[in-house]
Parts: sequence; structure tokens; C-alpha cells
Amino acid sequence: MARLIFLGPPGSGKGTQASILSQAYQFPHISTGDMLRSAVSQETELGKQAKEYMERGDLVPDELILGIVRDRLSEDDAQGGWILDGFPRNVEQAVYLESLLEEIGQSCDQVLNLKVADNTIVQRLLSRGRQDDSEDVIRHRLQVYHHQTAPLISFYSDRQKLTSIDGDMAVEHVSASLADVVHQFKR
Ligand code: B4P
Repeated sequence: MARLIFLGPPGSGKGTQASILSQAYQFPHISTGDMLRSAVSQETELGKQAKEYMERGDLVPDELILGIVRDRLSEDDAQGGWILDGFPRNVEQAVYLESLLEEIGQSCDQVLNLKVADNTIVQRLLSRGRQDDSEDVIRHRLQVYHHQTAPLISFYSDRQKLTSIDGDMAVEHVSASLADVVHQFKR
């Protein structure tokens, strides 16, 4: 088992790589972005509240996201390990996660930080073409990342939990680098 967190700018390949690792090791892939997009498409109360933030490229408010992560981590399939993709996204979420994990007797094994340059990200996301992938929104999401999410690099580095990986390689090369790291932490 392993408990892993993916960190990185939007479009760095967190979802792509978390999905590959999840299939290889049979840990659930918990993506807050996927959970939010599903809530938006099903027009749930959460989705209605999250929609405008996501369309602008802002983080949705913490009070909308913390409860769904708590509920998801308490499900049966998450007791044997998990891969968190897109959470935490700011220091408040990281502090919340730390105390939640302590409360449920778990801890994160390693934080995998995917490094990709901003200009590469803009090109990647423009070609993906999701609803929140227009150039203005992508640039705003990058600003949000640098201000709110990038401080988590030192947060987890201070806790000796961080491994940074070059995400600007072909998908299979990034996966191979990640597999080498995960191998050390898998129990
Ligand atoms: P996310 O769903 O987390 O989206 P993302 O950051 O854009 O994607 P990711 O890094 O996973 O990239 P992917 O693998 O798809 O968030 C979307 C929105 O939800 C946020 O803006 C926010 O509003 C909200 N949200 C989510 N979590 C939140 C939280 N905790 N708190 C508050 N708000 C939250 O890859 C992108 C593209 O690159 C794909 O097309 C892929 O095919 C391609 N790609 C991947 N790897 C590649 C490689 N090595 N080379 C070339 N292309 C590659």
C-alpha cells in the first residue's frame, strides 16, 4: 500500500499519471477536479456553487472541498492506500489534511511534485480544450497556482515528504520516473 499526493501546476499531468499509477497498483485515484466536474454536470448543490469558480479558473472555496475529501477518504476502498490528485491546493487544505490524517490514524508517504514550465502548460491545455482551457483562464489558473499552490512545495519539503519529477517528458517517461519513486514507498 502507499498513500501519495500529486502536486503540480494545472496541466502538469497529475490526472494522467495518477490514473496510470492507480491502475498499476490498484489504489483509488481521488481527483477533486473530477469530483467537482461530476458535481457540475449532475447539477448537484455542490456543482452549482463550484461552477462559477471553476469557469474563472479560481479555486473553489475550501468549505466546499474539505467535506468531500473527508468523506471520500473514509470509504472502504481508501483504507488500503490512495492517490490524491489536485488536493491539497493551498496551505489551509494541507493543514486540514494533516490533521484529518492524524485523526484517522493515517499519514501520507510521499508528495510527487510534477515540474512543467508555464509555456508548455499553456500549449498542452489549449490542445486539450476542456471548458476551462481557454488561454485567459489557463493563465489565471497558473497565477492561482503560483500564489496559492506552489507554497506547498516548501511545506512538504520541510516535512521531508517531497520528490520532484520532470513532467516535461513523454507520458511513459514520466510514468517510469514515478514508478521508481513509488517503488520505494510501496508496502
Ligand atoms: P484539476 O482537475 O485538478 O485540473 P488540472 O490541474 O487542469 O489537470 P492535471 O494537472 O490533472 O492535468 P492532466 O493530467 O489532465 O482542476 C480543475 C479545477 O477544479 C481547478 O482549476 C479548480 O477550480 C478546481 N479544483 C480542483 N481541486 C481543487 C481543490 N482542491 N481546491 C479548490 N479547487 C479545486 O493533463 C493535462 C493535459 O496534458 C492532458 O490533455 C494530457 O493528455 C496532457 N499531458 C499529460 N501529461 C503529458 C505529457 N507528459 N506530455 C504531453 N502532454 C501531456
